[in-house]
Amino acid sequence: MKTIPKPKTIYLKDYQAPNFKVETVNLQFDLYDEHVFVFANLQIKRLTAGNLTLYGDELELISIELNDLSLKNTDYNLDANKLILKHCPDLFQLKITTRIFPQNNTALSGLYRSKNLFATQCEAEGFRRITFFPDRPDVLAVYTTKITADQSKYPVLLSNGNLIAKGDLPDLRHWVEWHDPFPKPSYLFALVAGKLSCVQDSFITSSGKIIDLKIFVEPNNINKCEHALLSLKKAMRWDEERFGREYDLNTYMIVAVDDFNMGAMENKGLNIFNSQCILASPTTTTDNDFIYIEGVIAHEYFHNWTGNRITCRDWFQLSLKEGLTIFRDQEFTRDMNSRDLNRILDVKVLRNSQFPEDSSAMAHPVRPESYQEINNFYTTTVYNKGAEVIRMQQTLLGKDGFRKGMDLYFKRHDGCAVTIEDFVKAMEDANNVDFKQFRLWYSQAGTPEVEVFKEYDAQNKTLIITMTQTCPPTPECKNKLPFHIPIKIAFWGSNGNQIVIDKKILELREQKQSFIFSNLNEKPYVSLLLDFSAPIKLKQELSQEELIALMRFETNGPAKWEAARLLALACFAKFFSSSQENFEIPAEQIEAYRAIILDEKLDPALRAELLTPPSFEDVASTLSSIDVIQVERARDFFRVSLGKNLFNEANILYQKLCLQEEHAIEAMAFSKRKLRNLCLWLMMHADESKTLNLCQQQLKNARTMTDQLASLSLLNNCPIKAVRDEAINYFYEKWSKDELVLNKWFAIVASSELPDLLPKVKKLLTHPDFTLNNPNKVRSLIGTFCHTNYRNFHAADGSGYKFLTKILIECDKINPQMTAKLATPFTRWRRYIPKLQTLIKKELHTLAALDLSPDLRELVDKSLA
Ligand code: HT7
Ligand code: ZN
Repeated sequence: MKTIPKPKTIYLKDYQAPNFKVETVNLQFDLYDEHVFVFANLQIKRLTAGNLTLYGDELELISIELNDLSLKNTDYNLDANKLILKHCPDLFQLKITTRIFPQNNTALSGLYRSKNLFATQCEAEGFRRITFFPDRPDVLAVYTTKITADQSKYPVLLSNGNLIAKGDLPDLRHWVEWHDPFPKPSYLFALVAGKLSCVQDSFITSSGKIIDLKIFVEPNNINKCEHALLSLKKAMRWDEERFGREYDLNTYMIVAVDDFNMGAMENKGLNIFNSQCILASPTTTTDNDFIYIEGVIAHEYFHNWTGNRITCRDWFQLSLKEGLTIFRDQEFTRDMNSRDLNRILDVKVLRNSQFPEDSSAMAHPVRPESYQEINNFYTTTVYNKGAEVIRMQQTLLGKDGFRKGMDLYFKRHDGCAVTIEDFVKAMEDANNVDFKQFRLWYSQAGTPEVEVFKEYDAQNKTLIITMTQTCPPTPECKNKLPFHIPIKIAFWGSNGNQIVIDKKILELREQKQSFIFSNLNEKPYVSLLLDFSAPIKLKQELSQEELIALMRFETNGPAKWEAARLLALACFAKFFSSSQENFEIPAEQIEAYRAIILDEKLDPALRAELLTPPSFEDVASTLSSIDVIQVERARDFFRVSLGKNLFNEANILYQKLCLQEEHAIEAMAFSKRKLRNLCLWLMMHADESKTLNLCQQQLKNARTMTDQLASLSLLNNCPIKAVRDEAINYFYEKWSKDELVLNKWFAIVASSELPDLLPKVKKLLTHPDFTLNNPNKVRSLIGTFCHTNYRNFHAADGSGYKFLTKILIECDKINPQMTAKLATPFTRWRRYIPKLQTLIKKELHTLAALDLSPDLRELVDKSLA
């Protein structure tokens, strides 16, 4: 049995440049069903004095030769994860042979099997599970990869770069050789082998170069690649137009695999995708998934410049590539689809995931200063808050200034492994600005809170806006320095017209700062944080009348939505201080919602968002101690009441949108379906008996997956068992052959709001279509139950928590990275009422006493600290 090493903390302050450069890497993989031989031949040059450290994990070392001389085990130190060579010459060749066992690799890191395919995942530290190597992102080398394998089982053999040679071998085997001319870190290495079909297309770059585009999938998925190819071509064009970035190799390849820890991986020239993030068809893919897939394809493509050509010096700089690339894919998605809607969706991710992380035991800065297991730092803070920090730089510099900074960044650092500091410096130098204070966004964790006071002086016609900023303490820092916060503002008059002002962006830099506006003939309605211009919590006293006015007048979608959200949250605040008999949504507020549902001029998707009540997280964030039952009771009341009040309008709109439905796969059709399904949702909650028939008809007649799932999830919550069972079984029978649709089915079952769900979820663990070895399945069933089904997971008897502990213990042996992600709710135990805290803490102590993977150990220990 493998002994689990004691967790060691790695610190940014301890970073040391590598003392050897690896100039070339020649690899040969001999693939067999029961094992794989890896022959590595490295050309190495000394840079500074010291030992050569090669990392290795679960490798069988067969031989090492230095300049063709075999090394004895006294010539090196080998422990569980390092091979240290002393007294190396200045220039030498190192040949290492290892044997690995991909079929046993359930962690899905390194070389592993996904069904009948061989596939790799090397980010962050998977390459060391293939061969001994200085597996760190600042060691860039040119790779040549030869693969040999059985011809009939593995007809397709792929690696990074260009195919340079191939041939046949005895015993019905064959070989190929790939060469990637671009120096790259080992985390971008990739290999795929198996029986795959290929869809091909081409793209002509702005300078006239023809690029071959190839998507490899299992033969039965060959009809599900059209959307991916189209998305890829859109992304390639967009990056040329927006950032002047052209593709560099002759071929761009993507492979879909079923077993994958995350969404996709940007390996140079050979992206590997979770099949869920690439395969699409009009009948099996939801509208949200179409948009999501387009975004992931763009994200991985954009990494070619922000990540691959310019990479990270060390893993503390992860947001250098991830935050920036998320920002780029968000901008792309906004250009391809509804701008306002997609900004709102990005803000929702922040509020529902990043803000809770920022106030949890796992809170960390966008550039963390220490970690035990780097896989635990692929977080919403590094990704999504990182993207917001980039967005704020664009807001402060303007789009043109930001582009100048990006151009300089590409010019200065192409081909290098750099730091976040290098990025910010490029922005500063290109625009001649000082971002000293702005840099705090990278080093201080926590969500800043900005309190706003407004004072209008009618006599002098002036308005003074005073803001004070604070930031709660986080594990790495108790006393924060003030952030540099861009706050976009707009003023509206009582006639609904926008009032022209000089300053459209307030730059809050002090702990307390006032901004004065003059020549205001009336007290304006003040709209703050347009476009959600900074990842902060804004606190201000706004009357119902002001919020309704802003909701009506605002033309900035996210700000209009924000007014609607605050209006709803004000209502929840009243609920929490009264007994349920007195719950009420004020009539004026209902009329404001009615105006939205009737407003034909507004984007339908924006209307749907304005009419969607705040999420659990949103409501919970207003409480210092979360009582799940109390929050859910209030949310239930709100949706029923809203539905009852708008039933007629929702019904008419539903029918009208049904008549307009053409089942198209394009932005406006997505928007209208979203609104139509929101109407159905409102009606079902308001009056189930009147709506049930409609909902059942929609399930049976639906021609899109969006419509099917919208009705299925409602029917699955119907109190009549026969109705639920019929719907769930109907859907299962219809889609039992489609793995990806089945993932959705598992998620729908696990999202039921009805009591007594846990036994059903437990039963599904033994369903023939379920396995703990596939992360998509685990996320669908267990992730949905434990992360999104608050009322069932947080059951007062602690059964949900016990269930999660059991799963964590089992999964940790299979796939530690996936397991650590599943444990997220336990890292947030301090937010809940004491009774729930005690129950979660008990589970954490149970886990803490066990032999855990470094991934789970870090989370458990930090949660209890
Ligand atoms: N850069 C990729 C990150 C990733 C990853 C990290 C750890 C383990 C497995 C992984 N798969 C993909 C994905 C991205 O952000 O583009
Ligand atoms: Zn990425």
